[in-house]
Amino acid sequence: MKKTALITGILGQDGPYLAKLLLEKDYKVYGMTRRYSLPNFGNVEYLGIHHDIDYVDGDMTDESSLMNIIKSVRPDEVYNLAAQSFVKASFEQPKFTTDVNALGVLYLLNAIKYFSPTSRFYQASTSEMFGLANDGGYQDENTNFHPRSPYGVSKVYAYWMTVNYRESYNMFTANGILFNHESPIRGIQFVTRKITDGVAKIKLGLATELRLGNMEAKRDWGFAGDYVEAMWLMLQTDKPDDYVVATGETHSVQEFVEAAFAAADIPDWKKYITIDPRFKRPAEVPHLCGRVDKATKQLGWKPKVSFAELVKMMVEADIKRYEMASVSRQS
Ligand code: NAP
Ligand code: F7E
Repeated sequence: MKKTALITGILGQDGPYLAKLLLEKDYKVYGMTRRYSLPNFGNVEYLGIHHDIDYVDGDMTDESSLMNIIKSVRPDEVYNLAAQSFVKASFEQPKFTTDVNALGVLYLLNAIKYFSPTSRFYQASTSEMFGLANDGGYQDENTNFHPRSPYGVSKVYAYWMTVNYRESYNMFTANGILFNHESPIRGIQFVTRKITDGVAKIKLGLATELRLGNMEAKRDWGFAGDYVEAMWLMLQTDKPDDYVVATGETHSVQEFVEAAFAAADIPDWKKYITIDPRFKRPAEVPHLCGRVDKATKQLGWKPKVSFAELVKMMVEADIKRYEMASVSRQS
C-alpha cells in the first residue's frame, strides 16, 4: 500500500518541493487548494508535478472543509504549509493572518483528532517566532520567543497548539522551526526573489532601478529543496519533537544584493539601488542565525546548497525566465 500525504499550501514555494520529494518516495500526494479566480499552478508546473497531485478543495479559515478533507482522505501524514506568510502584509491584515495561521491550525488539529488521530502532523513553524530573541547571536530550540509581527505572533499560537495536542492527546505532531529558505519559485514579494528578479531585469535592460527597504537586516538563508527533506524526516522518527532547520550562517540584505549583482556580472551595484521607506516594517527582526545541531544529530539532516550557490541559482533562473519570455514573444 502506498503511503498517503496531504499538503496544505501546495501551490506556494515549499508545497511543490515537498510534493516532488514525496512523489519520488512513491507517496500518493493530496494537495489542498483554495478557491481561485485565476488558476495559479505555475510553481507545480515549474517542477513538472502538476498532473501527479490529487487536488482537494479547502480553506484554512473554513473548519468544515478541513474536517471533510481529513475524514475522506485519512492521510498517513499531514504537512500544514498553508499560511498568509508575508510578514509585511501581516501588519496590514493582522486578523486575516491570525485566522489563517493560528485558528486554521487549531481547526486542522481538531479535524485530525476527531477523524484521523493516527495521522502524523507537521506544522510549518518559523524563525520569525524568535524575532528579537537571540542567545549570543544564535537561535535554537531552547531560545525564547519574542515575535515582532502579527505573523510571528500567529505562528507562536500555532506552535504551542501543535505541542499541546501532542501532550494532551498523544498525537504525533511536530514543529519544524524553519529559518528563511528560498528558491527560483519563491514568491516575488520576498526580498531574495525581488532582488534576483530585479537584477535579471537590469541585466537584460528591462529596468534601471531596484527599490528596497532595510538593507541591514540579517537572515539565515537556505535552499527550499533542502529544507523540505527535513520536514519529511521529522515525521519518520519514533517520537515526535520540534526542530530548528537552518544553515548556521547569516548574511545581510545588502550582502544578498552584492552577491546577486556579482552573479549577473553587473559591476557597481550601488548605482541601481534606491532605499524606499514603503518597504520598511513597523517593527523589524534584525538578526537571525539558526543553530541546527539537534536536527543534524537526531535526523541526520544538513543543508547542501551554500549561500553563493543559492543566489546564483535564483539569478540564473530569473534571467532564463525573461529570456524565454522574450523568445516566445518574438516567435
Ligand atoms: P507561500 O509561498 O506563501 O505559500 C503559502 C501557501 O498557503 C499558498 O499556496 C497559499 O495559497 C496557501 N494559503 C494561504 N492562505 C490560505 C488559506 N486560507 N487556505 C488554504 N491555503 C492558503 O509560503 P512558503 O514559503 O511555501 O512557506 C510554507 C509555510 O512555511 C508557510 O506556512 C510559511 O509561513 C512557513 N515558513 C516559511 C519559511 C520560508 O522561508 N519560506 C520559513 C519558515 C516558515 P495560494 O497559492 O492560493 O495563495
Ligand atoms: O524579508 C528586508 C525585510 O520578506 C527579509 C517569510 O518566508 O521568512 C520570511 O520572512 C528581510 C526583512 O522575509 C525589502 O525588512 C528589505 O528584514 O524576504 P522577507 P521575512 O520577513 O524574513 C520567515 C522565516 C517566514 O517565516 C516568512 O513566512 O528583508 N527587506 N527590503 C525587504 N523585504 C521585502 N520583502 N521587500 C523589500 O523590499
